[in-house]
Parts: sequence; C-alpha cells; structure tokens
Amino acid sequence: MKTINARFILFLITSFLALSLTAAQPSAPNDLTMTPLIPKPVSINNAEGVFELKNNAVVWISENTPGMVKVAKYLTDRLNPATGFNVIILTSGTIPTSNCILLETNISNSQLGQEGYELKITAENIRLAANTAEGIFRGIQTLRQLLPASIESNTRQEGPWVIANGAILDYPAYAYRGAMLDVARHFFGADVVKRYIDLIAAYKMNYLHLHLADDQGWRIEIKSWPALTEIGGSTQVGGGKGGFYSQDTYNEIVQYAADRYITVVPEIDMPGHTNAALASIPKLNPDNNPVKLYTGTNVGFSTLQTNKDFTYEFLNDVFRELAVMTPGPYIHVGGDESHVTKKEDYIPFIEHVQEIVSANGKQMIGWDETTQAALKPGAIAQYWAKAENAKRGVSKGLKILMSPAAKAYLDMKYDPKSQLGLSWAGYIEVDTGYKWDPARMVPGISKENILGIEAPLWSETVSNMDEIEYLLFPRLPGYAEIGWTDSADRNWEDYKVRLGQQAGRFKFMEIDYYPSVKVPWK
Ligand code: TNX
Repeated sequence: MKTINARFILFLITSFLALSLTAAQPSAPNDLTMTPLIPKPVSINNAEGVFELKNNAVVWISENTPGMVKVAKYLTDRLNPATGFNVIILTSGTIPTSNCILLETNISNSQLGQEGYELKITAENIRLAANTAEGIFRGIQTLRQLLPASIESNTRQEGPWVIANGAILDYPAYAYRGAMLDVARHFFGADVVKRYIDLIAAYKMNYLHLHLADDQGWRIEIKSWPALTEIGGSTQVGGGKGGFYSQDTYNEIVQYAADRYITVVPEIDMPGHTNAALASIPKLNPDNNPVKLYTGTNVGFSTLQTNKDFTYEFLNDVFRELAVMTPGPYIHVGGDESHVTKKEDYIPFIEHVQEIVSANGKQMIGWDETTQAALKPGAIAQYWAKAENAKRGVSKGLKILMSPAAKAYLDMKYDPKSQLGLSWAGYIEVDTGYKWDPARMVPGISKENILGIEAPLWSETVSNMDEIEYLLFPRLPGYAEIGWTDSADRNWEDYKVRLGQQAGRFKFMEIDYYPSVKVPWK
C-alpha cells in the first residue's frame, strides 16, 4: 500500500506540473496591434516592451467622484479574482511610478466625445484617460481584452498578466449601440437580465431595450393597475408561470445597468401585442369583458380600443409610472404588427400616445410602422421590417434606429439545423449578421439619419440564460462592432480571426456559444 501511495503521489505531482505548464498563459503578446480586440478601436500603435500587472498594483483615480470610485471598483473587481491580487484604489496622494493603472478624467479632448478614451501602456504604468467616467468604463472593456483571456475567470489563474506597450485611441461611430431582450414571451428574472447587461457591457454596448409587455405577459408592476401583473404576469409562452418585476426590482436592474453606463429603454407595445393587458383589465375591452390569457406565439390579433377615453386614462397611469422609473431619455411604445387596428384608428392613437410620452418628459421610440403617424422631431423610428417606413421617418426629420430583421435579429436561427430560434426573416449565420453597414442598408438613409443599431432578442423559443447565450453568441460582438467601429475599418476576413480568438474568453466567461463553422476558433 505504502509504495502504491508513494507512486500515486509522484504521479499526482508530475501530472500537476504538466497541467500547470499547459495551463500557463500563451506567450505574452509582443505587438499591441495584434491583440484581437472587439470592437476594433479607431487606432492602435505598438511600442517596445511590455507592462506586467503584479501583486500590490494600484488603480489611481484623478477625480474622487462617486462615479469614478464606482468605475475603479468595477475595474478591481475584474482584476482581483483571476489574478488573486489585491489591487487597491487610491484617490489621492502621489502617483505610483510603477505597477499602476491611472484613470484620468476631464481631459477635455473633444475628439473623444462622451464615450471615447485613450490608453497608453508603458513598462511602468497604464494610463487610461477620457473626458468622462463613461469613457473610462468603455476603456476598461478594452483593458480586459488586452489581458490574457483567463482574466475573465472567477477563480485564481496563472499569470503573467502582461500587455504589450503602445497606445490606443478610440471612440464610437454611433451614439446608440444596443440589444433588446423580450421578457414578455418568456419571463426572465433579474439575475438573467443582469448577466445580459454584463455581456453587452463587455462589448461597449450602451442601451438595453426591455420588451416589457406583449400578448403573453405584462412584466412591470404598475401600482395604479395591480391586475396587470397579478393576471397579465401570471403566464408565458407554453403556459409556464411567467413572472414580473416589482418596481423595486426593476429599479435595481436600471441601476445595475447605469453602473455599467447602459441606459434601459422600457417598451410597452401597443395598440397591438396587448392581450395580457386586455386579459387583466376588463374596461380596456369593447364590451368590458376581459379576454383570456394567451400562451401561444401568434402575433397581430389584439388591440387596445383607440376610441375609448378609458384607454388613454389607463395609458396616462402606465407612462407616468414608467417615466419615473426611467432615468434615460427614451420610452418605447411598440406600434408594430397592429393588424387588427384600422389604419384610421392606428394613426391618431400613436399621435395621442406620443403626446402622453412627451408630457412625461420622454422621447418616443416606435417600431417603423409608427412613422405613418405625424411624429415630431425627437421621436425615433426603429427600422425592422419596411424600408419605406424608415424612409418616411427620415422625411419627417426623425432619427432611425437600425434593426433590420434579416441582419440584426438575434432570435433568427443560424442555419436550418439550429434547434432554437425562428426563421421568418431568414437564417443569420455569424457572417451574415456582421456583413452590413447601417448607413448603406436603405438607399436614402445615411449615417447622419441614424441614431445607432440595436439587435433584438425575441423570446418565443428561449426560456433560460443558456438558450439566450446560444443565440447571443457569437453574433452579439459583431453587432457591437457594427455600432462602434467605422465601417471603413471593418471587414469580415479580419473580424472572423479576432472573433475566433475570443473563444478563450467565452470559456472563462462561461458563455454557451454556437461554434459556427464560419469562424476559425482558437
Ligand atoms: C416580429 S419585430 C415581431 C415580434 C416577434 C418577432 C419574432 C417586431 C417589431 N415584431 O413580435 O416576436 O417578429 O422574430
């Protein structure tokens, strides 16, 4: 027994050594321009040498504001678990001459705008500078990708934590870079939404659109009308138990997003897609009789009563409460697929809703159908289906949010073999999702007409985080890059190599992704 034990221990030691050797980081990068960053920055320059993050490193902040302290804490939370270091934050005193990450704000560089940043990496220090804490936050996402993939691990990993020297200058092409999550068809709890926020934040997205109400469910507590969630929140597609966010939980999600410089855009879809509300509140119906709850996946069969005063009293309450929970500028009113609302009713309805939204201090976003109404400048049309609707929006002076279904819908299947997803807008392989330019999508709509891009994830076919991740990844980083990186600097051949090199990060981030054959995975 003794000899076996000794041999066994020897075996354990050798295998441990062999394992730790293979688990060691790939050789340190010696050229910053070769780092596979997504989204691709505006410019990268390489310099001789490397910076190595070591134990006792310091994050030093130039402005001791609450925003900057939070951002610095966000950074140390990204660094400490995997390195096993105790990187600390200093808000005053002399700047360490080595092993330090300097976060400098208020640098007044107009080229960088609100979200841009510059990074300078030398053997001694890293300097991340921006006009705002938001710019620093975006730059931290770059810093994460400059470090070895294992920085994303929640458990201690082997170093060295080395970054090639050089400089990066970066700022976004579009002001709005977002993803949507449909929490109405299937309900997802706050933990899922927070992970969704973390994933989109890692690729510098800055808007999260939550589709909060549809035929199958009403997901946000409205205190004036508790039946909306008691009844309307009680089921989902397939007949599961559904759910909803209390206002407290919703506010917590909004704050979690804000801490990551992501603005939440809440959507209450109307006048169609309203069966859950019609089932909850009898007076919303023509005969004051509630309809039945719906757990199928058809669209276009429900409508609010556009000629009833009560409808607008109800909507006043909904938007008043929603506006209080919305620090961002936008409220989304849906307006899509209202197939059983007559056009002569639809148009004044949308115009009335626009008044209510603006009386509550918010700008209205609507799906492209809403451009049939007299929308005011400041309203946003989200193009998903009809180019003529989007063009009409531009002719009315509106900005367009680009979400063309055949390119940007995260709920489309990758190919005919995909188990999850729909295919009405076609299959969206990773290259199809990447190869388009928002400014060339619709003739007559150019960059100055475009607010940005958004990739919507409708949830008819997904009911948990793993399924969400499978549809999100690896398409999401491509949408983030389309929104951030100038189209002149993008091409699929270069992108697919960088995407393939994200595989290690996906692994440490525990992302269940679709291993597309179009991508040379590393
Ligand atoms: C169309 S996109 C819809 C949604 C569905 C989606 C499924 C849009 C504005 N309306 O109601 O969930 O297709 O892909």
